[in-house]
Amino acid sequence: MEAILKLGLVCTLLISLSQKGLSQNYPPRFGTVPSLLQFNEGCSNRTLVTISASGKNGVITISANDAATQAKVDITEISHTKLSDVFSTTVKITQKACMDRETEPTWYLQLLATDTSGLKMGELLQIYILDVNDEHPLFTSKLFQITEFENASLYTEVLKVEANDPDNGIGGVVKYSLVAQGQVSNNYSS
Ligand SMILES: [Ca+2]
Ligand SMILES: [Ca+2]
Repeated sequence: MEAILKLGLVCTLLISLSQKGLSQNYPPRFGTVPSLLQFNEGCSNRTLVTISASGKNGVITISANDAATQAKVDITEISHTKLSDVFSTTVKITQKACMDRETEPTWYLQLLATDTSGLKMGELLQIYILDVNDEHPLFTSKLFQITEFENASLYTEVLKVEANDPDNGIGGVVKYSLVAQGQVSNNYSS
C-alpha cells in the first residue's frame, strides 16, 4: 500500500514538472497578420500596420529582424498588457524609407518577437507597392545624329527615336511631339 502511494506521488510530480517545462518552452506568437497590405509608392511617415505578439514567458519586444527592415520602417511600442499569465505587446509600424515601385515592387519586412526568457519567433510582413505616375519618359539616347543626302526626297524617313517610361498603365504611355519644328516637317508617326 505504501509503495503504491509513493509511486502515485512520483507520477504526479513528474507530470507536473513536464507540463511546466512545456509551457516555458513556448516562444511568443504573433497575432493575425493582415493578408493584403498595399500602399501607393512615395515618401511618407504613415502607419503601415499595427501588430501584436503574446506569450507566457515575460514581457515581449518586437523588433526588425534584418538591416533592410530596419532601414525601411520604425517600430514603436503602443502597449504592454498582462492578462492572467499571458503577456502581450502591440507595436505600430510606420514607414521610414521612400517606396519606389519601379525598383522594389514588394517590401518584405522581417519582424522578431522576443520574450524576457530569450525565446524568439519571426514573422514576415509583405507589402505590395502600388504604382504612381512618378517617372518621366527618357529617350534611349540624349543625342540623335543623322546623315542624309541633300537631295533626299520629301518625306524620306530620316530618324527613328525611342523613349521609355517605366510607370504602369496610362502613366507609362509615351507621346511624342516636336518642340521646335524649324526645317523639320511635323510629319512624324509613333
Ligand atoms: Ca511609378
Ligand atoms: Ca510616367
